[in-house]
Amino acid sequence: MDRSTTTRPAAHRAAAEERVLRKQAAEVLWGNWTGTSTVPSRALYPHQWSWDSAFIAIGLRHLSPLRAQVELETLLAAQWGDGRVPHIVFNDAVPPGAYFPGPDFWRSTTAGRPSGAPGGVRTSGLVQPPVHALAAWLVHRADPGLSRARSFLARAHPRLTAWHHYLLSSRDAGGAGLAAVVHPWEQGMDNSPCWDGPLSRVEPAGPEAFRRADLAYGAPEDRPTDLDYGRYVRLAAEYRDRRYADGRAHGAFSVEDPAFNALLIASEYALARIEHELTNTAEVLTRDPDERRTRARKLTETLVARLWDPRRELFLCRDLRAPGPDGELITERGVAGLVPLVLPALPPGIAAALVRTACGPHFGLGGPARLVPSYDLTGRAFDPRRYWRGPAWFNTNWLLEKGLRLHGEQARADGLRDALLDAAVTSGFAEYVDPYTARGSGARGFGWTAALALDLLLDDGRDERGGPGGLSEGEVQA
Ligand code: 9WN
Repeated sequence: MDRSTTTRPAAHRAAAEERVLRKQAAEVLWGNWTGTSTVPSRALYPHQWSWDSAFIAIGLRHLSPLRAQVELETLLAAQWGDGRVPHIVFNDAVPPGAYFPGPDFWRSTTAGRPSGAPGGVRTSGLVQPPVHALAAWLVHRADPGLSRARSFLARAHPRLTAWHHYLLSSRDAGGAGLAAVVHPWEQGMDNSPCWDGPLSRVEPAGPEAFRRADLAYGAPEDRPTDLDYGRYVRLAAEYRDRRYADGRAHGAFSVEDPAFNALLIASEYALARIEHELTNTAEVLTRDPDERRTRARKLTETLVARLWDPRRELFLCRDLRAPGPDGELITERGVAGLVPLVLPALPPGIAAALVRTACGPHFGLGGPARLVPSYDLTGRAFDPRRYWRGPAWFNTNWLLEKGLRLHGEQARADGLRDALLDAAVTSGFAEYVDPYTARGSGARGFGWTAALALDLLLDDGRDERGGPGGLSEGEVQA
C-alpha cells in the first residue's frame, strides 16, 4: 500500500451544496455552544462529554480556533488529581433530572476526593476514549499563531501527559501495558453486543435505583434496554462506592478494548508532535518526542499481540474477568476492532486484512452498507436501529475514513467521505443512522456529527505532509 499518496477527495460535490452543509453544521455547533463548551445534544445530553468534546473541537477549529481551544480547556480544567479526565462535566445551570445519572449519583466532590476530583465543578467518575491530544494538536494546527499567543499547548501538555499516564498505569489492569475500561460507558459504545458476555455477570440494579431521562427524548427501540441500564447503574454505583479506586482486583467489568487503546496510541503520536512543537518554540522543555514515538510503536505491537485475531482478521476485546490467567477474547465483531486502522505503525499485512474485513460481509463497506455499522451485519444481535448494536456512527466512520487514507486506500476513503457528508445532511446531523439506508435515529443536531462533517469538508490536509489528519508517525515541522 502506498502510504505517501495524499490526494484530496474528488471535488464532485457542488459548491452550493457544500455551502449549505457548512452553514447547517455551523448552526448546530453554534446552537449547542454554552459559552465554555459544546453539548452533544441540547435535549438528550445537556452537559459536556469527554470524547464528544474532542471530536467537536476537531470540527469547531474550522469555525473558531479560539472556541475549539476553550472547548478542550474547559474539559481539561475538570481533570482529577490522579490524571483521569472525567467522561461528563456537569453544567450546574441545567435542571437536575434533565440527564440520568446526574451529579447527585456520581458524587464526585465527596466520593472522588481520594482520587483528587476537583472541588469547583461536578463530574462523573468514569472516563472516555482519549482522543484529546489528537484534538489538541489539530486545534493548534488550525491557528498556530493564536495557539502560541495563548500558550494553548504549553498549558494543555501537562494535563494530557498526566491523562495518558493515568491510563497506562492505574488502568493497566491486565498488566500487559494496555489500558482497561471498567464500564461500557467508558469505551463509549455503550450497549455493543461485545459487552453482553461480561455484563451477564453483573447483577442488575432494580428499577427503583434509577429514573431514566433519555426515554423522554429517544424512542425506546433506539436506546439501550432497562436491563442494560440496571447493569450500568450497578457497575457505576459500585465504582463510586469504592471511591473510584482502581486496581487489578477491583470491579466486575474490566475489558481491554481495541478502539480505546488505538485512540490512546494515536494520541501518543499527537503528544509527540506537541512535544516537538514545544521544544522547537522553547515554550517548555520536555522529554525527547522520539521516546514517545517509540512508546507508541511498542504499544501498537502490544495491541497486536493482545487483541489481534488472525482468523477473523479483526481486533477483538479482551475480557479480563473471564476465566484464565489473561481472561479471554470476546468473539463478537464490533466496529471497535476496525479502529486500529488509524495507527501508522500497524504491520501492512494487518492493515490490509482490516480493509478486507471492513469491505467484507460483516461490515459491508463499498457493498450493501452505506456507512460502516457499529456491529457485525451478520451477527446474532445485529439491529440496524438500536444504538451501538448495528447503527452507523459518524465518529467511528470518520476515524475509518482517516485510517483508509493513512494506509493508501484513497478511493475507498473518498467513497466513505461522500457517504458521510450525504448522511449527515439528509439525517439532520443525526446521532446515528441505519447503516443500509442512512435513515437517522437518536438525537438530531448532534455535536460530533456536525463537527466531523465540517472537518471532512474543510480539512485542507495541512497535516498530511507525513500522513492524513495528523495521524501519521512522521515529523511535523513547527
Ligand atoms: C453515556 C454523549 C454520549 C457519547 C457516548 C454515547 C452516549 C451516554 C448515554 O452519549 O452515552 O455516556 O447516556 O447514553 O454512547 O458515546 O459520548 O454523546
